[in-house]
Amino acid sequence: MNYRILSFLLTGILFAGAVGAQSRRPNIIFIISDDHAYQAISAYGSRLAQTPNIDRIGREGAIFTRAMVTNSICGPSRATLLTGKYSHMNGYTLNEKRFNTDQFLFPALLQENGYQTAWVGKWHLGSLPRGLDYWRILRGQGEYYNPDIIGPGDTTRMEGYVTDLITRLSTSWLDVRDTSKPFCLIIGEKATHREWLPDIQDLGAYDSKDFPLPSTFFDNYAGRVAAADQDMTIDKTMRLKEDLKVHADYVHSGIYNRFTPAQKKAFYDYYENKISKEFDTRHDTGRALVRWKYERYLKDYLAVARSMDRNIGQLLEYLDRTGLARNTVVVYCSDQGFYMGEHGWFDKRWMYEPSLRTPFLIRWPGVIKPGSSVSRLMLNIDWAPTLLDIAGVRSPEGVQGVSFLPLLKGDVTRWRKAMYYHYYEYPQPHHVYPHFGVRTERYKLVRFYGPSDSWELYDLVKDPDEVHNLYGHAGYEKETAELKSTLKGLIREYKDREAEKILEEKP
Ligand code: SGN
Ligand code: CA
Repeated sequence: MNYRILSFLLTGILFAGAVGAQSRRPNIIFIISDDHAYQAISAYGSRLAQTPNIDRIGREGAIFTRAMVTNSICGPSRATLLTGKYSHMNGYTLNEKRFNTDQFLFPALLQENGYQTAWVGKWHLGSLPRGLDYWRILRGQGEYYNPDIIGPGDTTRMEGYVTDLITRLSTSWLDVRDTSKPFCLIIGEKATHREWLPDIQDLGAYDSKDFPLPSTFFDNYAGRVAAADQDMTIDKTMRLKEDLKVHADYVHSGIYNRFTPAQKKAFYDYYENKISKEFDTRHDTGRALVRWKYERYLKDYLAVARSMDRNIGQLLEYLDRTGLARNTVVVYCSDQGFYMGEHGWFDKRWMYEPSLRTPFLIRWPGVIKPGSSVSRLMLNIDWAPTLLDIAGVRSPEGVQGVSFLPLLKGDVTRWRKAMYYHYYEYPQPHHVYPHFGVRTERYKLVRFYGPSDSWELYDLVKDPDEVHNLYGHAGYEKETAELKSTLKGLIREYKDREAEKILEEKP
């Protein structure tokens, strides 16, 4: 019996238990946020902020401490969520293309199997959704204030703050859904994407807090060719005006032209009269200026996250109030990780831990033991097969991930020991060389290609910050050979012909 069938049967038993207890298939609410770093979530031990409502999902269910994405960028991560496949298989390797929805999509299969399906919020896949009974999506990246919301046949500008609107649209749909069917609702949060515009009630929420600098903040990128050549530092890439709102252009900027006069006044009072004044009086330069930028970045980012956590709390309360909580699986995750100053960076993309790892918490009352913690390498290709498994629907041929429900039962015997990653988008934005690689529990081997070929090897136990590239160092020949062989095996298994060719040409 192969692993897939065995896993299906095992989780079938688990699922049968849940059905027995609750008599109908569970509902699913899958919240996927944008660029929300695990370093900013208190359930992950954050020193930066408290996120009580996101934490609650893990406390009443499970937290995955090594959930990983397979291409650390927005659109491709969503395409992988929908298909359970690597980017090279679902065709969506880069942002800002048109995702081909004429392929297997898990919500469409759930719909065929009697689920009501919905997607609210950020979609960011260029094409319109398929397989959904209800959808209200943001245009492209979406807007924080008074966003345009696209629905079937029309686009409407809704007044308000995007996170509140997404919650309101979600609960309004839940109010009127067909209650004879179970539902699967995917909520795509806009938070915490650049340029981090907080809700008015959260302006200044973290102003009295000083944030510790990550130990790698002033990284010199020694031994790492690609890392030395990127364009994503807080120092040089982060913009004072657009990102940090220092003397923002309230007259010409498309962002502020969407604001109501009251919203504009609140922003002006805070960012112009307070923050920009403070900036002007400080006359910071050099490291002091970079440090100030870092502080402002974190204050805005965490203020945006604060609204999201509050909204998730409201959603959980809605589920409690309506009695839906008992039979609804709730997931909170991000489309990838993000840099909160590690290596001096913001943004994502790299196979380094802060962008490879994404938060992932799941609650399923009566099935997942509260307070569970899973440290196995779980990937975003596993999300679609797991959601299907929860609904008792078999994943079709070609899906590359596997359901992680056995892990929640403590069955780790057949789980992967290594994961494969491949990032493509170059040069814009942020100038990150394309790369692929393998990560095991202990090591990471990365191959950069494109503008220049290079390898990197890390011992994650001795060097969790990934600053000592051991590739080519004496004493690591055996590990390197083993990792290369594992990498080649995964490339073959996942049918990544492009990576295969690169290794054939330059092993
Ligand atoms: C925009 C941002 C980038 C970001 C990409 C992708 N620039 O281009 O910083 O990396 O989106 O983000 S901005 O000036 O427009 O803010 S993603 O979440 O869609 O992958
Ligand atoms: Ca993103």
